[in-house]
Amino acid sequence: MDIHVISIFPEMFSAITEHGVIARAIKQGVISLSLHNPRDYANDRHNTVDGRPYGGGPGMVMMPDVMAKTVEAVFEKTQSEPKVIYVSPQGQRFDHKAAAGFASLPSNDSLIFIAGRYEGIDERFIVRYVDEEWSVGDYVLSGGELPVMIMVDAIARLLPSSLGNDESAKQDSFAQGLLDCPHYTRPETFEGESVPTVLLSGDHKAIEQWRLKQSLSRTQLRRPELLEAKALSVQERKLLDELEKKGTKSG
Ligand code: 4F9
Repeated sequence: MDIHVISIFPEMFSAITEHGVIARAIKQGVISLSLHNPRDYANDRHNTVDGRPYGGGPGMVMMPDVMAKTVEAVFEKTQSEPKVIYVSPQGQRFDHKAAAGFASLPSNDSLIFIAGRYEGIDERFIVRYVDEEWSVGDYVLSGGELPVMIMVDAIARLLPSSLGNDESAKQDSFAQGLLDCPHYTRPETFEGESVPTVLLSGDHKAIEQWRLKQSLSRTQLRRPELLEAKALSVQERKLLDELEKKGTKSG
């Protein structure tokens, strides 16, 4: 997957291009990430990318012509018709399902992510160029860079063979519509607290059952709306009934 990002702060993306799973996916060629700075497409010698809002009010608005020149330059560099994605609080809510949808696109597809700054981008640019508008949560940030990195990270780790361990993405929170179970490592006793004995039993079936029950119980306690939305298997229904009968939601 070829990912293009349009941002006036391309250096911020070293957070994902130089560290961890995404850096490895780039090195292995699972994804490519190219950065494009609207300042390079400005019309004046000050490299102006923003202007004062018509109608008055605080803040600045990114100029449609400069943004259009930037996207058009990216179009020239891409073969297949790329999807243009703008991140803003006005977009649809990004979640695991959305990430999985992007990750299942054909591997030669290109995506262009646009990170705005200030009060956002002139609406005429959005109407003409943007295919999809996505939000990562109901809050306003100082720019779209972090939301773009969140989306790219969530998508890239779902691409085949980018985690190194394709199993681990399947076991993540939300992959099955449930929160993740608790995890433990050495030492076996920490501050007087032992690791749950089932995890030391070597009984893989019992461990799997315990983990599923933990996931169900945490989801019921912390995010009940996720359970309402999920189609439960016979086993999941049975484990939830057991939890309800015990009257304890702690597992
Ligand atoms: C984008 C916030 C997506 C949440 C972009 C300021 C944003 C955002 N999700 N806030 N610019």
